[in-house]
Amino acid sequence: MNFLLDCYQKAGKIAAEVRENARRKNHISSTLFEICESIESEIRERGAAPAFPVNVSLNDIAAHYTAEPNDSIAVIDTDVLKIDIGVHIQGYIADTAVTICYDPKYDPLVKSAESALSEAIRIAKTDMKASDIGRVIEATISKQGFRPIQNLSGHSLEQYTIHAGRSIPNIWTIGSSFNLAANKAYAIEPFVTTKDGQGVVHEGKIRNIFGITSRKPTKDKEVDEFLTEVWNRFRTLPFALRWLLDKYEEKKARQYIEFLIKRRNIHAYPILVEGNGKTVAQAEHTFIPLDSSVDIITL
Ligand SMILES: [Co+2]
Repeated sequence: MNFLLDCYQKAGKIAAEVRENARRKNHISSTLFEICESIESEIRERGAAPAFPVNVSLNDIAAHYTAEPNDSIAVIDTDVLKIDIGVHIQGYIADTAVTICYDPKYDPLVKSAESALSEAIRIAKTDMKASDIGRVIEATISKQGFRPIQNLSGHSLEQYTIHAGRSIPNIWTIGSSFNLAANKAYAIEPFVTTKDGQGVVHEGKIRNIFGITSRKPTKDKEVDEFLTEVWNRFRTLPFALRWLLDKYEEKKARQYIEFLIKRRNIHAYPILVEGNGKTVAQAEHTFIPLDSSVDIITL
């Protein structure tokens, strides 16, 4: 347990530092490519690795957008930018997010996500019901006149697995729940939209985050070598095309990935978009309930 906790704490400290640097920076006119690459280098400079490509999701995109190679989309002063960062050490993952906006009219929305997160973190402890966290998140957001995204949730984390099977809801749900276990890692991540939003996300057309789901050989030697290379680098963790261009030509890598998606060796994660096209804010921390305290590793 001590080695494990040590890895989580190191990953959490780095994730928090990098997140706070991203919060302080002025990103106006920066491209999404520049933002992703600079945050990912900060993670590597600190001796850790990104657990997934940095998510830079704008406005009504709630999650799962990462920069394409040389992505030229640039941040403007009316944007609401969610930066979701994953850091891992030996596969032990710290997951944290911040929402950045420059137009003060979005401040209440961003604050709502942040206060829902702090209320949730404040009550989180070993053996409590995950559904009680959902209830507090929903109540905090509703009180401020906003809406939680009901089909996005926090999650348990395991070594090399970001969504490890348990969900921590962002709304009050009846029925199946579970109790938080001591010495396990969990992420809480409220997503908030406006009252006129649908409060639900749908899958969009863009997919630029991928992950290996099967290592079954395809019988095409080139593709199998590519799959082995991707496995050696990322195992089951998500990756982006950007991360393969040191070794592969962009067009070639795209072909390999498309082929492996068809063969069901690789899963592509679509972007998640607010149902009514309304703006979404997010906040996220990773924590470990201990026997008589809670370690919020990304604080
Ligand atoms: Co997360």
